[in-house]
Amino acid sequence: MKYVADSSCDFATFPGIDFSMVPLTISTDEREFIDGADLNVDEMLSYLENHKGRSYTACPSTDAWLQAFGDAKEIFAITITSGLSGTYNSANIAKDMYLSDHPDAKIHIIDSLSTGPGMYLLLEKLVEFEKAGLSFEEMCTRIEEYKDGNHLYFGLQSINNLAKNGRVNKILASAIGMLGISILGTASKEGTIESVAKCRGDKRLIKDTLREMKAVGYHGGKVRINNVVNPAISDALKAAVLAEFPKADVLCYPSFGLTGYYAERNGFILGCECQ
Ligand code: X90
Repeated sequence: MKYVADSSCDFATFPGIDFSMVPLTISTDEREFIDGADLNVDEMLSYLENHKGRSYTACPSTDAWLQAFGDAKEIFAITITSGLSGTYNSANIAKDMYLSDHPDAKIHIIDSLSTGPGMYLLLEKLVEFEKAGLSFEEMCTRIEEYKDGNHLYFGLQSINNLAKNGRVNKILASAIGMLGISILGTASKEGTIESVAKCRGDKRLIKDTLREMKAVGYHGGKVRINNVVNPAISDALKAAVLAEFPKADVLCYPSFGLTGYYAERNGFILGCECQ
């Protein structure tokens, strides 16, 4: 089995499986950053914070997907939400091209309707399904069910890059930007950004995140948390989860460039199982 995900998943390798990551890019008119494990996110953010001109991102090309598919017989690919990116679409174009050259191959492209840690949970579950001996078709059905039971939350100190690139509405964007105010958001059922609360200070943000998780049914399942060059925020979230659910499996790790660019410095994205 071949597994592929775009770089918004925040990892480039995955233990024990044949995995490839397909990068998105972050650009200004002068520089291009190719997302991945080798990208220095802190340096990129500093450059962008001092950059006067526009910045933007681009989804992977169909060619990049095709390269990642290699010549595998069975492929699962996971993409960032189609509600915010053309990545899912480019993966599907690649799928059709691949199938016309490899008519016996099986490919399932999963629209995560999420990103980062939400994609991490999906890959872990697929690997679990494969180890349990599920067929390709069973994996396709079961992963969609699993996806429905997960939730994504994010805490952002700035949504400038989201607003500049038209991924949140301008009214929401102007509502924050005040010092010390973070926005707590969640992924809607359609895979778009939904604002939950405005929070003053990290303590409040962490408390509200946990409250929201519990309100949608979180009761001790797996949690995956990235952070944008701010390990303290994901560590504090982990501690808060463990204080109420001591047996929970919680992992914290740094973001790559795409999620770092949009979640911005000090931000976090948290994915959790709620079933
Ligand atoms: O195709 C492209 O150029 C990539 C566009 C990505 C746009 C948004 C990425 C947002 C990542 C922000 C919080 C998480 C929101 C997830 C909601 C489903 C980080």
